[in-house]
Amino acid sequence: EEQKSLLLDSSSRFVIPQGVKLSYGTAGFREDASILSSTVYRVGILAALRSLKTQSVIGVMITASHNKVSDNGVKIADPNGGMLSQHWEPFADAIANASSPQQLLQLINEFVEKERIPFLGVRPAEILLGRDTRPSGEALLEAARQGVTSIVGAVASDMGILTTPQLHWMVRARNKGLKASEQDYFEQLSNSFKCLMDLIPTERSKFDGMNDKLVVDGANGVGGAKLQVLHKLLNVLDIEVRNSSEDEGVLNDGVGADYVQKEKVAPHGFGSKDAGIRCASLDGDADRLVYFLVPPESNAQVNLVDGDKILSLFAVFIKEQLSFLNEKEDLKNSHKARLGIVQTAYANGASTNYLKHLGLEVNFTPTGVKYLHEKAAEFDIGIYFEANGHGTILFSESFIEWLEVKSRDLSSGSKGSEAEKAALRLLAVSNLINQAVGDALSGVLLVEVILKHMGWSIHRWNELYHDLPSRQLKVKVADRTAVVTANAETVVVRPPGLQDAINTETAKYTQGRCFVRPSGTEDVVRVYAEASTQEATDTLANCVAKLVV
Ligand code: 16G
Ligand code: ZN
Repeated sequence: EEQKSLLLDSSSRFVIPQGVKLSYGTAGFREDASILSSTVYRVGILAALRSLKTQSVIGVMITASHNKVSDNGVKIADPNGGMLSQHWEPFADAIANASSPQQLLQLINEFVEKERIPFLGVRPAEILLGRDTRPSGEALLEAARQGVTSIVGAVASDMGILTTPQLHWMVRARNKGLKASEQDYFEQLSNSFKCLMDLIPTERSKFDGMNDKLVVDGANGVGGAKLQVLHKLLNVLDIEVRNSSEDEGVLNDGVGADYVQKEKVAPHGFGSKDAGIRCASLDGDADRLVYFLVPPESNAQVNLVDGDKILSLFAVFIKEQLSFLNEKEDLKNSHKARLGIVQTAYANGASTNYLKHLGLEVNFTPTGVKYLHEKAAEFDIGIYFEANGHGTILFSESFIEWLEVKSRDLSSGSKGSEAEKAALRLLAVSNLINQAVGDALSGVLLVEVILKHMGWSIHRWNELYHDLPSRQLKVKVADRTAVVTANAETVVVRPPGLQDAINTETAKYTQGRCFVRPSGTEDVVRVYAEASTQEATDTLANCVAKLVV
């Protein structure tokens, strides 16, 4: 009864806007911020129920990532720091669209019954709330708080302005009983970074004559300021951060990783004066990272070093460490680690070829972090990246334990051996790179230390392989759900005949590859094409776009 009146009372303060149908997509709920408060309030309720069900801490992040500043959104972090279990997404859709407090209450009652969510005699719900720098964030965070506290006993902690990966990291750390404050996050990253620096082979510790400075575009979002904090703790890297707050420009407007990757142009504040310098760009909530080189001629395209190339750099480094470990096969407790790579159909074909050529196992999943993450978690070490710069490296618990034992064994024997260093490096990587979700801050640090380890400039790194020309188009259609795909979005199964037509078109081009898929975040169908020349690629993409309408 108390619960019922609490819910009816609070929900009557959050009236649902007329005529909007919301759906918990790959990025949670995302809309114009002005219509989101009832949605965020309801997600607060869902988070509290999820916390009761799992008897764990749950996170709620208020962000619209790389989207424009007037948008906002809300996403749940599950107990392990990952995305909300897909099994709960239909409930999220249902309550977000409930038309009245009574209907909301009924949906909640039914769901609590069906999921057997415990209320009595259990640990009360506990939720961590975070938001990015959007001006609408403060009010929406308050809406989330009211949603959480409309469940009897539930506690909401406001963690303040954070990057999305920081909030996911905190949720994961809390549930593992580890230190979980923002300061702990910064310390873990900087300590493991320093550890990797100390393990750089002395003969390689010099860069090959290139400018050692890194310039980072912070998208005028939350990532720039957080990177400055890390930078102060590290005091070994030469990092300049531009576009680090609203004072310098509008969030995601002509800046940020999404802009640089899609448009292949330099963000605001970067120009020919930066030619040849190593540059990187974060997105608005700092869960994506791309590197780039500015061309000497103004208005030329940037040389993009995208998520595929970051993945390739990580793969080369990890593979090297595993080969050091496997050299001493006589050691007891020997273990051949399974290294798996996960990409989507957007991965440049040249990257996939390169990775296969290294002898690595490459897997494909549909677009969206939850799919890549799930696949990567099947391996001892799973590296996943989307071309857009979202990705991380996952280490299985059993492999971490094995590494800990191994590094102890090795240190008692041949002190300072390559195998011991390799084990220590892998352990440091597992602490540096965010295990919950892709994280641009930990990504920057890992890229920087691997480049130093290899003695590589960004140019050398960029030469690992040459991207095939590619083109992305969006097509406005009456109903994007009419397009249904299979095989990690590489094949269209509906409407009938479309895939045959795409095949016929693609077959006309050397190294031609093309796929179409409905967007999960916009009301469009996307077309991706690759071929041996840019001209051919553009023609292929345009022809296929005409088949879609
Ligand atoms: C979301 C996804 C991102 C994906 C993008 C594709 C998460 C956290 N984010 O931003 O991984 O690349 O959607 O958008 O899963 P699209 O479906 O509109 O092409
Ligand atoms: Zn993002």
